[in-house]
Amino acid sequence: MNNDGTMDVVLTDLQGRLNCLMNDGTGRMSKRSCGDTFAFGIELGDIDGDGHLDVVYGAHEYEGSPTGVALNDGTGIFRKSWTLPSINGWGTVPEVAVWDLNEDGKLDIVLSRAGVLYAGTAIEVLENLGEGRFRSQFFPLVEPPAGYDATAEANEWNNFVHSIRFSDVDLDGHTDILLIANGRGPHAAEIHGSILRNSGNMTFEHVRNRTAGNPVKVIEESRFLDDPKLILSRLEPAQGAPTVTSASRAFQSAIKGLEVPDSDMASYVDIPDPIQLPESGAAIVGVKDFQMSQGRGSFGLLISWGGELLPIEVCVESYLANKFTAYRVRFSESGFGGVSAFNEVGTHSCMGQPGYAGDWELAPEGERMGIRALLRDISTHGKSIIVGLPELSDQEKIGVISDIY
Ligand SMILES: [Ca+2]
Ligand SMILES: [Ca+2]
Ligand SMILES: [Ca+2]
Ligand SMILES: [Ca+2]
Repeated sequence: MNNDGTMDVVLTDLQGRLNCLMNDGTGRMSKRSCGDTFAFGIELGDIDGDGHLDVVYGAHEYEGSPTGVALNDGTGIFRKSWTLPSINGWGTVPEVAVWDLNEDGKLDIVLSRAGVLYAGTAIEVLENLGEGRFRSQFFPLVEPPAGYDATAEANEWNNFVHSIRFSDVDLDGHTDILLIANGRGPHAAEIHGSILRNSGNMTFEHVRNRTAGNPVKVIEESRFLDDPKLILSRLEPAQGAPTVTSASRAFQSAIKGLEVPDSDMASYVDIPDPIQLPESGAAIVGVKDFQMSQGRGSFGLLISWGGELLPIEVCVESYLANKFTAYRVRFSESGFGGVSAFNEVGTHSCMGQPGYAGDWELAPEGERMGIRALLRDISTHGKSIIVGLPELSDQEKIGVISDIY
């Protein structure tokens, strides 16, 4: 960033600042604030051609965070900025990339754009004309119907481009733009593995994957996994009886004196070698109603914990694009062991149903009652728990866990 021959790092803090990690030449990095820019996606490139790397940045234009270029003053500080024009209705800019697409020596900019709550997918190509001027070409790739009003990021029109790569894939001498998105969902085929084919002179044509003119072959993610048997053996859960931990003691005293209604234990499939959960000290001894598909679903577990046998219900929502899987437990109504005193713990929703909570969103009393330790165990060992269930074949287990981040 300061042209002293050692590689530095630029980070966005998502709060209006750029932070630079400056390398002293031995690999020791010192952190300093190096600009006032709100950004989600950033990329480095010398956009003004003065020999110093600048930062191209994008965020949510409709929330007052313009897309632009922060200019390096030569010392690794970004004082000045060029704001790039916004595009009405396409103000989400989750990914930015730079490449000299017409080989005129000036780096051009490619933006991934989406609508509010990621409804709709588009690409903008900005040709660098020099001196802060750009010529825009806009390519809407998936457009929601007119009047569509998204209520959540999880909507059928969300297939945003999360990575942009450059390569001359058709070997005609012009660098093409490769688009990488979530490979699932109703519009994945239009976006994932598609290209903006460069015909020279900054003319581009969108070519879907698996169509003539697009030689990109998408290889299923599962092909990159190890031997399935190895995956399962690596995820094998700990087995054994419940143990006494500080969380199990806390839970035992919390449940003391509460009425634990009888449950229909016979409806659970027995787990002959119970799955041990290390932090809470609980052991999973039964399972029922296992239903998982495309990274979402629920199942019932029978756990032995704090001297009680309790039925609980686990709800799973996996967000591959966000690299996060939410494991929540149900506390409402017949939820957590059927004990009504726990109902109010379930302050969040899962798959549209209220009365759930995960460890990261649990109210403080959950800590006191030891429940957070159990939820943390389920979050941390979610895949191992699934691998330890007797109901599923190896093939089914591999299918389910490969859908979960
Ligand atoms: Ca440096
Ligand atoms: Ca520069
Ligand atoms: Ca150029
Ligand atoms: Ca090409």
